[in-house]
Amino acid sequence: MEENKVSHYSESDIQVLEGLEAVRKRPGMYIGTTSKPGLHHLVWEIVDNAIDEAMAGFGKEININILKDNVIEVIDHGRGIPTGIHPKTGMSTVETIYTILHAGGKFGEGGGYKVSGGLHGVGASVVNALSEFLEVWVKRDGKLFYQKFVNGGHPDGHLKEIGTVDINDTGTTVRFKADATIFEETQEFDYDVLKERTRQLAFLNEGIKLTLADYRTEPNIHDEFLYEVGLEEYIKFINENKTPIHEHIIHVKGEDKAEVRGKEETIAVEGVIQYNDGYMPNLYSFCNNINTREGGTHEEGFRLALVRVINNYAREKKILKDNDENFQYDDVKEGMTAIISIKHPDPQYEGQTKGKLGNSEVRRITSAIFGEQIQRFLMENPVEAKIIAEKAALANKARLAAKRAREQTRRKGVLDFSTLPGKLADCSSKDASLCEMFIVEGDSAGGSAKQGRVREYQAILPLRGKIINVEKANPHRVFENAEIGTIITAIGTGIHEEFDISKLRYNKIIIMTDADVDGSHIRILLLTFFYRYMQPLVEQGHIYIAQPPLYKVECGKTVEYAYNDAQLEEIRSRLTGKLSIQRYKGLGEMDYQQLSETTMDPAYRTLLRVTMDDAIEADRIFDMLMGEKVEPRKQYILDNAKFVTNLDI
Ligand code: 28G
Repeated sequence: MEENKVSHYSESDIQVLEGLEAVRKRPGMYIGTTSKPGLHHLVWEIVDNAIDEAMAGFGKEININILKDNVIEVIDHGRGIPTGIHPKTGMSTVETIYTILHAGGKFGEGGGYKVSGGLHGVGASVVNALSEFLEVWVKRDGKLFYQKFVNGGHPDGHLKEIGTVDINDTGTTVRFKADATIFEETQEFDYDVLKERTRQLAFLNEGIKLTLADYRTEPNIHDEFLYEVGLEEYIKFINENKTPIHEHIIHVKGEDKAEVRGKEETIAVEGVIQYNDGYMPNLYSFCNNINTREGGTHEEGFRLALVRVINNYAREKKILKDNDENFQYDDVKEGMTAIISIKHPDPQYEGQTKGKLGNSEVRRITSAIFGEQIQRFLMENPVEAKIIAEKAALANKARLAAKRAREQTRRKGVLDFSTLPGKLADCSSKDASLCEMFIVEGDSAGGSAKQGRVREYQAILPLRGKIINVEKANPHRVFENAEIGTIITAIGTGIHEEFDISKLRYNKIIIMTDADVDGSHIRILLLTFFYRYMQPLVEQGHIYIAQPPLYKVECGKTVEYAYNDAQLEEIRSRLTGKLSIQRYKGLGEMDYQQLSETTMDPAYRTLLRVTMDDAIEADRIFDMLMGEKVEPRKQYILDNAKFVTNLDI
């Protein structure tokens, strides 16, 4: 008997090591990348298990700590991972969870489904496989248990009892150190990245307190998040820099059963909606706490319900007359912020980045729950109902008017996006992958840029007039703005639904503005436009910001440029002799050679690549920068580097 057990154990032990070895061989298959996002993903894999336990009703608080040397510690106050022998593996449950790939799914525990899950939902064993060491403490039945794994998941002894605790003191603690041989690029955790996601998890899992602390530096940093009405507080947070047009938030919450892979399962649906005085729609959806950036069936169901219910209301109240056509979703989405969060036991993700929910049963369920409850909200809140329906009616009128205008101009053949704008100094190469376009503030800098460029692959588009603020302007007016029309034509891709990346005429689109307040305003207006109308360009990293130098330092015959104050100091301390320092106030102060050498020539320049790691945070930042409220803008400008990162080399 004893021998049998031992041999069975060692057999599965071999399998186990093979499993974790596979993770180490191809970490990208399990966590996407081994760069910064992959590193942070490890934390969420562990935290997800703690959230599952808390959402099951055990433990109301989870602590995430960054310890010295970038060791991560996660503490929950749930029941503690069971400490007995797992019947299918012959090992303890702790060891099973931490050494067997997909332990959760494979050993189908039955009862109570796992609803959270990392982007890849790969489980704790993957974290173990990619860690230098991982330690687990379990408090359960008045005892303290401990197990350590080393060098990519090898047990350093089995689970053992190491002490006693109060019988009511239960929970799980995990500590791990990411393996530097796997995460070569960086092993440094970014507090702000962990903070954003921790807050988001608190919004999405109401009633659970999540704390985050950083013990790497003195003084320690500490944040905690607890939301009792999660989604309502989330939408208020998102709308912080917008002006809502009604007070009561539409809050929908329900669940329904559906057959999923032959089994009857419960699907939980929740959502909040609030309209603001702007035009841009902001719809965010989640499945099992994962942001489904590409949408999917839950969003489809929501849209169907919203437009159906508002149409019914508008008919009944004669806001829509007998001869009027129904509103379309485009009409009811103007100025809408909405968050949808569903929990599904077996989500299927599709799309380019696996960010689209595919389960077809979800469409019917979300449409039914949203339909019924939004309708009830409109009945019970006549003031809000009228405001919302009238906003849709306005959007509908503007859309129909713009459509008529478009048809007329098309007939006259005016608004033709196919002829390149006259002021564009295009490049000669037709190979878009090599080409870049500088969007330059002002005619004089535009002139220098034209002289200083390499005509073969660098195009120059000087901006003269004002760029419209697309965040605040009526969308149907945006195209009357000459500068916007010029940019769209020059880039070639079209916008919104018609956006086609294969028509992109330049691999790099480089915004080159003065290093002053006006310059940064123009830059933000342009970024806002790209973000709202050509989002894939931003997502795929085609948008750049040129970095002109701030200072020119001359010392005899040597000329050097400083791009920030630190560089200036460095040059000052290095060069001996009489220095002459010129501070550039605008691009116009440089002649074409200087502009080329310092800002345009790939051999010398530095470009900032605009990234969009977190779309929701990006939305908030744009609202803040473009909105009417001044205070938050000031605060943001103090730590501006957030949205624009990633040096281009
Ligand atoms: C601190 C960082 C990460 C966890 C639990 C609690 C249980 C559990 C975890 O069970 C396997 C599945 C269902 C029995 C469940 C405890 C039932 C009763 C648990 C965590 C076996 C896993 N008592 N807490 N897993 N179950 N916290 N925190 O990982 O049937 S994982």
